[in-house]
Amino acid sequence: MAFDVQEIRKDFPILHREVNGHPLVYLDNAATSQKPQQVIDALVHYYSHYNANIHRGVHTLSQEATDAYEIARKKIQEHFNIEHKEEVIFTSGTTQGINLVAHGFSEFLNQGDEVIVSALEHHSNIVPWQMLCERTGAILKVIPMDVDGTLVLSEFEQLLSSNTKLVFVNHISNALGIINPIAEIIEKAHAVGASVLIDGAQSCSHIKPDLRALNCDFYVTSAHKMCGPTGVGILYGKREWLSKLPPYQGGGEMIKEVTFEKTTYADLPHKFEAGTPNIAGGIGFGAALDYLNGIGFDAIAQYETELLNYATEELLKIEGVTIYGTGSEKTSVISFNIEGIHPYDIGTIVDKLGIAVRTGHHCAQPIMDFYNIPGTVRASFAFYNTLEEVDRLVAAVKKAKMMLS
Ligand code: C6P
Repeated sequence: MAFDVQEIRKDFPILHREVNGHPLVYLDNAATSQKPQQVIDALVHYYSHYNANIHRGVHTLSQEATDAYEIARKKIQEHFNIEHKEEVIFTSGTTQGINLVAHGFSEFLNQGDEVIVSALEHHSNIVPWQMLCERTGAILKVIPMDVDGTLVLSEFEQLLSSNTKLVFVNHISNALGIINPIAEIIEKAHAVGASVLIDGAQSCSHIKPDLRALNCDFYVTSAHKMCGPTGVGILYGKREWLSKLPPYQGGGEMIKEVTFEKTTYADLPHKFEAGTPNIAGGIGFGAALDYLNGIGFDAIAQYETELLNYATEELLKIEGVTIYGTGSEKTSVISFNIEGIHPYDIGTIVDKLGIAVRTGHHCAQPIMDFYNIPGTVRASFAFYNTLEEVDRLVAAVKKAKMMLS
């Protein structure tokens, strides 16, 4: 099927509303994506037809809900090419997945062990590891970044040693859109016996990661970035690791047997899924994958690259614009500033013209510190955006510049 953006836009009801008297131009997709009717329908259908708790009822509704939830898990397994279904742990999102692993590693790290993070990380992939280091006495080291927003891999090699136990890197930087060479990073980390967690929060809407080929130990992502609902995501972990890690939370669902003397834990994946999960969210996540695969990730990537190149070219024509993150491996995110103008002021003016962008540090303060700036304006494009919307952004930025200079 040929890629037809106007047909695709019909699937997204929110794209047809107005904001401040102008048709909405939604360019904050890295914060959260919009939802197609197919995903909204899956949520409504669940609540209107078979809402019930799962894995615990003999009644028909509970069985239907359990089946739908487990079918979603299977879809996720297939989508990411994961070897075993029980390696897919439902979480509330990327942040929870990282915290689950960081919590579990308290048992495996000792004073003086080293863990490596990158300079390009979101706070979610920094703070839980700092907390882990405080608990265990492990040392946090940082792969530095270059001025074009890429990681300095030669420095990474210098940091690696037999003391390195864990490496955490995002697949794509949320603040700059730079795609990190994760296959190389994983291989190098494994060569010294370290395990690797990849934060895939920003990648899965643009790329279809093949986790078996990547061979990472953990991969985390959030459904809401990829046309799915909020409050649900996955942690992929290799079965050997998930079997060794202790449970994250205690409660219903995650046990085999409970007595006051001793509790034994359920098998994977339930050991990490305490309490009633986000059932509708899991089902909606499956519907989102069906939707995205229906369009196809090659078509999505090709079209988004067209948007990125056009927007980059047009924004750079405005005098005083600096784009941060100019490395060649990049997805459809543009972080920029205009000389002498605060990003917040640009964001406020373009919003008055119906355009949604994110401004600030994007939960990646170390990157802003590196560039010595308070923040940026971030326009992040999805496959349902258009070249005309890029023109609207550029015109609005020009207007903001005129008003604020
Ligand atoms: N970034 C952004 O505007 P949660 O909130 O758990 O779904 O995802 C956290 C997270 C972790 N890693 C990366 C690389 C991310 O981009 C995010 C979320 C959003 O950039 C909201 S702060």
